[in-house]
Amino acid sequence: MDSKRLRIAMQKSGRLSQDSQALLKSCGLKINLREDRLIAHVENMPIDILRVRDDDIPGLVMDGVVDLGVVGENVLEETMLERARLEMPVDYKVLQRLDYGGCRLSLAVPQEQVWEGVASLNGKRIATTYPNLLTRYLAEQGVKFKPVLLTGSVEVAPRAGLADGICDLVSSGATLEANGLKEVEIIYQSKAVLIQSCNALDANKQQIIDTLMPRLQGMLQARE
Ligand code: PRT
Ligand code: ZN
Repeated sequence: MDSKRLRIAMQKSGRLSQDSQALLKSCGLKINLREDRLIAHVENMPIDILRVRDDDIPGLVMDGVVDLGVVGENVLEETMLERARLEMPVDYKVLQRLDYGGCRLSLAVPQEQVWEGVASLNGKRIATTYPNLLTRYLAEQGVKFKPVLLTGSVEVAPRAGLADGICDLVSSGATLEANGLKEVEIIYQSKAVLIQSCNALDANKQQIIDTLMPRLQGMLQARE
């Protein structure tokens, strides 16, 4: 990779990819996207787009491997807590909160269960992909739980007898309903954000960012 080119990490394929690509295009970037390529070159500016799994984006920014990244706050915050636990670098700057990727991280339990507040989760098994966010939230309420770590199919865990409840992302609520679960507590509200590494940037890269940011903010304001 050419170190003079600004590096932006984006989700390769998933819920944030289309909107993130569209946003960069609307800022005037001509992106030469080939589905099989890890790196996409921007034709009209010295920018490379690194296309990776969303889970890798916060680390790439915090380690200074890329200059900018677009990721959900849920993944950013979870990674930050995990890295802090492992005593790894956790620095980054939020350049802009974006207007897509909105969702909430919520606790859900079987529909038939009478909900008597988070205290009723004491000692219970909770399936989640976000153990650090969940631990932080429940510790604040003095609740101890047994984490069941799953990176997919979290919503089937209670029915499969793997957990008493779940903590997962929700947008419409249809997935919870289809699995006989009800949302009982929102623990984190999330949107996509544009973040920057805390590494010192050379003047050329800084200039690209200074050109892009007003365009980006203009775009976001126009569609408010
Ligand atoms: O392959 P990669 O690791 O990059 O992708 P991924 O599968 O981990 O993530 P992806 O593409 O599913 O989501 C990327 C980001 O989109 C998330 O980290 C959130 O910031 C954001 N986002 C917004 C969501 C949702 N809405 C969402 N509804 N991510 C996931 N969901 C899932 C949720 O996990 C559940 O399975 O959708 C289901 C619930 O949706 P409803 O509408 O039925 O409530
Ligand atoms: Zn992911």
